Amino acid sequence: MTQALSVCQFNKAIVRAPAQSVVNGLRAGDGESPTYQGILAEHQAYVSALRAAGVAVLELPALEQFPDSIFVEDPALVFSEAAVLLRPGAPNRTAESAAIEATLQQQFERVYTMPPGRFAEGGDVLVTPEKVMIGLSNRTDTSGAEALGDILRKLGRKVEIVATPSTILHFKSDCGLLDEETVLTTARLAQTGVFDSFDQIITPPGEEGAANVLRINDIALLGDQFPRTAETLDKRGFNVLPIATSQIAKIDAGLSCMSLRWMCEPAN
Ligand code: CIR
Repeated sequence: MTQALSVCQFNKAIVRAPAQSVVNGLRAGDGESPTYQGILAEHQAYVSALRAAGVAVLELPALEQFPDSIFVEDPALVFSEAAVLLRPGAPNRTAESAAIEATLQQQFERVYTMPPGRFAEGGDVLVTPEKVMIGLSNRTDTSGAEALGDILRKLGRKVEIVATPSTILHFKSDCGLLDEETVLTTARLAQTGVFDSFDQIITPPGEEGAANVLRINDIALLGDQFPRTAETLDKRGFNVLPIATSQIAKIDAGLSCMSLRWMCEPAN
């Protein structure tokens, strides 16, 4: 793939080290807990992969009081020109916004904040070349999506608020951009029609978790338990890097949620 990849090109990222409390991270089911060592190993491999892909990674310290704070994508949204401090809709995650605010202020000239009482999580936001898609979910309500939309329009972005199937935690649990026009997504999300204007690659049955692919520069990071999806992407010419995600999957997480990524322009 040699075309321009502005929405997949990044040179900076923020991550947060997992806390020991990550074993108590939120999950929808009643499956077994991950281990701290297991999550730590997956996180370290992820950070190494970002660095190998050419990204300068700022690693924030672990926060024991917030088990899910490793998932920095949810309390913020970042662009080259500005950041938005979001407000997670999960009650025990809401204060993660305050915990990351100072970092955003250091890294970005402009930081927008959501009005009080509005909730939106970054896992529900897909930035595409044409528009920013905001998925409604249990974490991002209509008033939160609209408030975020108002901020994004101030940044000159088009916004589309879309439905998310109720079985999905976040919109991006079931999709990820592979390049400017290609999206990897699941059958259940594709059938809502949200990606009709994209070139869609649908994950095979049983590999829905693969959809949270993370394209970083020339590399497509993909969970390592999805061999059929990896083969498909490989055949399509994508440079797939399998990454272990079985531990974070136990607390309903995937690859995009462990970082905030942007292209830092020289003037920043
Ligand atoms: C949660 O339920 O909030 C965490 N256990 C997982 C968050 C994953 N975030 C994401 O996909 N953006």
